[in-house]
Amino acid sequence: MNNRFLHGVLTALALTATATSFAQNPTVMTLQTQVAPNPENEPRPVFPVPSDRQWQWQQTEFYAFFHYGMNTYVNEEWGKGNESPNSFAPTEKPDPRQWLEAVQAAGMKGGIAVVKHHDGFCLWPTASTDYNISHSSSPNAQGVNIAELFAKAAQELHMKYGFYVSPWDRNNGQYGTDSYVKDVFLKQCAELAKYGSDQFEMWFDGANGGDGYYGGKNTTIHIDRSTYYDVPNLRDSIHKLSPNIILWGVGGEARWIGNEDGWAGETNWCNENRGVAPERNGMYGTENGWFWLPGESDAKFTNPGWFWSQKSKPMTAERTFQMYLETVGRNSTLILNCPPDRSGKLPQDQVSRLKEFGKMLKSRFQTNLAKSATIEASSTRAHGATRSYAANNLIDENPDTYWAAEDDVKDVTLTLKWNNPQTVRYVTLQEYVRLGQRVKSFSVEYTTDGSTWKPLANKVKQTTIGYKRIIPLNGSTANSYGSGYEARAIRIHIKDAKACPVMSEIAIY
Ligand code: FUL
Ligand code: CA
Repeated sequence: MNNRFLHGVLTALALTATATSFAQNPTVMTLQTQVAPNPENEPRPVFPVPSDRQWQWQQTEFYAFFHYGMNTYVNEEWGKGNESPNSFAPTEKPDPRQWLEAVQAAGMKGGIAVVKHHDGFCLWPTASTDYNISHSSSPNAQGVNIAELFAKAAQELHMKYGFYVSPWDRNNGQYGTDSYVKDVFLKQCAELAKYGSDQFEMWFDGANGGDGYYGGKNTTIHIDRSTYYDVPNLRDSIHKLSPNIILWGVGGEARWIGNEDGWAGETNWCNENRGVAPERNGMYGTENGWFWLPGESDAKFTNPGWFWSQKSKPMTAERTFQMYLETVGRNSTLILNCPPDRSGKLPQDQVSRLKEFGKMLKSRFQTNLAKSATIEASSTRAHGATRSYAANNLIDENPDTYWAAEDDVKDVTLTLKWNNPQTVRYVTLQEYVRLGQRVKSFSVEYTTDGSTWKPLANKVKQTTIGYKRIIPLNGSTANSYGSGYEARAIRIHIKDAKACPVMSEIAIY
């Protein structure tokens, strides 16, 4: 039984509202069931639920990827592992702080720096291999430690940070053996985890094994990635160094959304399966999966490649906004790649486009009209000793307070009313997923006269919500802004759920 599974089972046992005990006499086994006290009248969780670190990670929502390294200088997407360390020759001093400032202006809350890609060249002076930045003769590489600079800058800017470290290594002569895993790869991950105990994610891509120049020998090595990297051990040892790191992909704490085009399914569960085929259902998750495995969309802000090239060109702000709606707005996080160029900085075209996008995001989500509305729920759970489940919890901009319907009520409406009509374009919904993802079907309606209700966003599948769902009310993610709708009230009708709905926030823009 793996640790993660055991953890899930233990949590389930600890939280379950009924405790079952067997009488001591083994011949007459009687079953006694007692109801655990619940002074706060909290709704029962619907399993699976996120771990604390997954919950924190989901709240990061939108962050950057920085593909930078040997490939930036040799015009490759996958360096072969035989490039000279001297080819890594920045034309200026690399400046990770500048990368982070640029993406912060776009509304991103953090970033992940690629510090080792498949070519194996490490951007920090690692003890695990000589194939690293300290062996480049370039004056702008001498004494430079990208991992350290990146971590420091992120901490100063109060941003989340982490590293991409490729398990596949086309340079290392030990690749394919156990000692590569123990003495090279795990060591590298541990060195990186020590650059900050407050990291939020470590990224392991899925490309694994194939041809390369392993120890200088041009050959092909295949491994079985489901067992080769000793993942349970990797996960435990990294969590000891940096407890909030989500180990992505092979690490089993967040899932690949299944495409690199920047979209998640409109129906998207955080639930997945393990040990039951199919284990991964990328874009959509698995409604009754037993394992919490939220989606992350990795996508490119510039085309064509992940690494900078002369051809790199950023997307328009409107296209970026569409991508945001189709990922963050569909219960997935978005990690958007902004590649530094050969100067070790983000080029001006990216910097200004990021700024433009940041302004767009801010202006479109500026005034949360839900806060000035009165809100009513057709069913509200009775409050506990100190906790209230009132609908007002939905508009307090506090992710830890939530509204809940009464037990067994799965069909419920939430109505937000204003004294004067408001122009509305987006509705944002959030379940309190710490108690599980529950909602299966809902609709959004509006009224101008206060009595006739009309549906909104007909073309959008109004199925799952999850951590966050953003509904463009005109039904179009590509052209979502439009002229809006004049509404005196908005009604969210939850039509079906796995158990009584439990939601933390509603926002209207
Ligand atoms: C993939 C890699 O092979 C690509 O080069 C890139 O790093 C992407 C984000 O992950 O697995
Ligand atoms: Ca709240």
